[in-house]
Amino acid sequence: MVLMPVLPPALPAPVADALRQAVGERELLVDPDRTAGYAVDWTGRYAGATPAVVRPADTAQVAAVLAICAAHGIAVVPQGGNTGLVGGSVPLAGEVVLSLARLREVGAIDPVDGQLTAAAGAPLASVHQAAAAAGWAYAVDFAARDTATIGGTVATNAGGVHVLRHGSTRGQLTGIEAVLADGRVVSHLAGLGKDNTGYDLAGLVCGSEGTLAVVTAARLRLVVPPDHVVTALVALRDVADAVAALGVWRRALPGLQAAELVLADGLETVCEHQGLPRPFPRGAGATARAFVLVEVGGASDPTHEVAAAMDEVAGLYDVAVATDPGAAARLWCYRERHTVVIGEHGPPHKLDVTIPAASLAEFCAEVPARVPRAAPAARTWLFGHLGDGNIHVNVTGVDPGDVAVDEAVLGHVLELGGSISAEHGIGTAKRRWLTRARSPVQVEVFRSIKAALDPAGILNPNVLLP
Ligand code: 2HG
Ligand code: ZN
Repeated sequence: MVLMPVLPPALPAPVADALRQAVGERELLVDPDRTAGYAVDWTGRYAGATPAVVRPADTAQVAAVLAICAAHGIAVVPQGGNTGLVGGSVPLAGEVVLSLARLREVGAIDPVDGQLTAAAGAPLASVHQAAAAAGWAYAVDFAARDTATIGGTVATNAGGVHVLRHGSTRGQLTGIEAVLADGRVVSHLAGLGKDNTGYDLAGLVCGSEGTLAVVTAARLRLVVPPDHVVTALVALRDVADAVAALGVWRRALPGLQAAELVLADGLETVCEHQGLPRPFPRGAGATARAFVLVEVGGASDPTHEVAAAMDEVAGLYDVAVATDPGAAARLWCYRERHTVVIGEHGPPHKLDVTIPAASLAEFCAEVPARVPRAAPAARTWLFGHLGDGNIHVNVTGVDPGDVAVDEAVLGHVLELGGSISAEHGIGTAKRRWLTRARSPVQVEVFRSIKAALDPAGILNPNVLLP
């Protein structure tokens, strides 16, 4: 079964007129040929339809759009780069799409605080570039960096490859500007080093998946980039050895900033599909079942430190080391291209989960056994952020609407005391599991917060809360 779009009725003429007045004639898209691309998620698993896409240019226009929609009881789905993987940024029940793509400004960097303000639609990569040009770095990074937007990363509390060193998006956020469901603007962008004046609205809106407010700008803390970076692809006997190795590296390598897991079949498929050379064509490395991409930074060259740490690891079969950015980028391809390659096998079920380290090896062995019992034709792919216990379980060859496989995986995650959403959010994909992962009291608190900020329930109504 494919989740078919329901064609929504056109907007009432007075609403369309008011929206056109707010954003300009050209920025209200109503032609289905032009709106269709905004209504399908990146995976192709979630497709909807919308009567209109509104593309405001700034915060005042976002506020005007929301005030109009609120006055007419029209539900809205905020959308940034639409790279989300849980169906959280598409109009599944005929909502209006509020695109933040035109709010792209990246402000100046405060050289003392090491902070900048980025507008919601600024691509993540543009923040990296601005930071690098001033000798700083922005810690949040992941493969969709060119398309994913800052607003989306805030709305989902995005993680990525450097979480083990710097934390998720919430940890970088020192302030926020957002528009409430009724069009009022909450702006708190001073980015003060200490500020305990009441509730932390930035922290609350971060990770709320567009259900509490529409993020229009974020004040972000930057980090000092290391002068030297060593990147190594480590071939290991199996996942259990990879988990044990992480413990060694954490203690031996204070500059450890990424530890990313891929498995032999995923790596092989990426090589085949992308025409990449096998990293370990011969010897023990060719028989390895788990691979960890390790990144270590330092004020001085950490190569010797890394080599010494590798000597302590059991089950280590081989290591490929990169010391210049070009070679490092080539190693990263083996990890980062997984998403694109998997997408070529049909719309995947994306099950982004966290598993306690003690159960991680068991989980990686058990999931490929459980999935075929729920979906015999399915193929299971496992990879992710070993450093955070965050495994991206991808399952292809399953109908988009068939949730038996999701149940098999997420049920096991809950048995092991893990999280059903590590960094992608609950979205539409996992909302039916929220009450299994959070207690009734917690879900009641969620509902109270939602009701306080969006009493009419017009903000991203298909996500998060069941
Ligand atoms: C990554 O870590 C992203 O590469 C995408 O979170 C994960 O494709 C996925 O499942
Ligand atoms: Zn990830």
